[in-house]
Amino acid sequence: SVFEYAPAPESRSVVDIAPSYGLFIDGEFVEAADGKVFKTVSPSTEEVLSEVAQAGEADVDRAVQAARKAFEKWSALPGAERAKYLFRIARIIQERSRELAVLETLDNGKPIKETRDADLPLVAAHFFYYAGWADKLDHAGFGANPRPLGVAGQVIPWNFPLLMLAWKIAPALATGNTVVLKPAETTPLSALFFADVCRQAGLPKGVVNILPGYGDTGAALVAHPDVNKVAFTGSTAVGKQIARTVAGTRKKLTLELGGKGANIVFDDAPIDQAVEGIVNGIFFNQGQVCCAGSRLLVQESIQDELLDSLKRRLSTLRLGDPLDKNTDIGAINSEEQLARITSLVEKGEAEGGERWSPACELPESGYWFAPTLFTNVTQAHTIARDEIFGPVLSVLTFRTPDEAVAKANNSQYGLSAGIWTEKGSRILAVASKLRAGVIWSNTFNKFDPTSPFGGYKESGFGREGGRHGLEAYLDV
Ligand code: TXE
Repeated sequence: SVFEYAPAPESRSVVDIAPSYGLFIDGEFVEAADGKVFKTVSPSTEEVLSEVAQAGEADVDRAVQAARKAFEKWSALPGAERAKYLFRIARIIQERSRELAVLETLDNGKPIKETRDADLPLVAAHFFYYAGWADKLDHAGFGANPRPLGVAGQVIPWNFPLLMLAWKIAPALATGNTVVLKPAETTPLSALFFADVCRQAGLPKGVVNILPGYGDTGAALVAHPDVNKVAFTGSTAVGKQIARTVAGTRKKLTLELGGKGANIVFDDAPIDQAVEGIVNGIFFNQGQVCCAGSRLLVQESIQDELLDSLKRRLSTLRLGDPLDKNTDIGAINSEEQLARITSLVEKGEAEGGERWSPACELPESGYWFAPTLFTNVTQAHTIARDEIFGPVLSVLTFRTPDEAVAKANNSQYGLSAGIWTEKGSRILAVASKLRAGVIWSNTFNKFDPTSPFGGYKESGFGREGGRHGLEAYLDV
């Protein structure tokens, strides 16, 4: 197991958080050229965790030049040599997973149960998986000798800080590109810890550069003329802005944006299993998941039974200290995100949705939102259309499989969907009609580095993960 080294980490003392961190450029931690810094806080306590250097345009330029210089040697290394570094990074992540899990939980607010059992094992698995590809690129079906693109500028969100970093950095390095990555402003710490992992692995200087900062840092990175490839995960609005910046340049672009996943439950579904899947689908990471099953489509005949069962299960969820290993629901990542969730939920009520939450006491400090369920929702309601990115489930009903498909596809997004039924033939028939990049059946929110992941419609384009994820970083 990934955690053979690490017993359950439930104490913050396992990780040393420095009072301040620099930018990571050309293998060194340095101050920002203009000396700017910002604070990162723990969303569960509002305690300041550390002060972090904030990259400006001059730092972006320096980091891109360092990555450009490193590219010459890195891209010329035999794939097997690059693989050694990736395997080493994967092993170090395993060895330091206890520290990383606690750090991620502190900076993000998600339960330690999740960082320990989902984020960290998936991060390590991603590096192992792409390490395995590094010496096989000539045999990946892209023709002989596919070439790396150059410098990859990568901008990631705060919901899975380290996992999104892994999704971006592992395939870029395996294919011989070098990287400048900007973590989200509310969760810079695990990316900076990762910079230290790179040093520990002996990764050549300049191959990975980490630039904490806000949206303007990301915008400068995306616009830098010496960046060859842009990879972004975040909001659809910013994704569109980035697409406009990149249009008319020769940069390659992949976008992984929002979603409004439909979890479709047919009347023959195993109810208890479906309830677990629905809960995991929308309350995993407090619903701050792009592929969350935020719309429940339940067949009308089992609506009452399913909702009774779901409400009973929700009443057992434990909300509170994310470092407590029994916690199911942690804190919302930021005050801004909490305000966004709150305003959409108020809109849901104003438009006639019926709101329900289990009895649940919220801690006094920090950013919290109780698990919430909305019934009496129609497709016209804002909460059935807009991404809430919080622990809020909108329940709709259907009568026939065709109606389920029509409702599931009635969305500007197309990232994920779930199908719950005992009938194998129905799974295939329904799945083939759904316009979603990932479809789970009788399970939800399962991730695997071997599977390509990405969206239709306003959920973005390009795929990350699997063999397809290599293509985004190669000239084939
Ligand atoms: O996203 P932003 P926010 C959705 C979700 C959420 C909403 C807003 O619905 O409620 O977006 O979240 C950087 N050029 N998702 O405001 O702003 C920013 O610094 C370049 C879905 O946090 O898109 C951060 O690093 N970069 C999602 C990253 O973009 C810019 C994950 C994401 O922030 C930039 C997150 C700019 N002009 C939010 N402006 C998913 N797909 O999983 C900001 N950034």
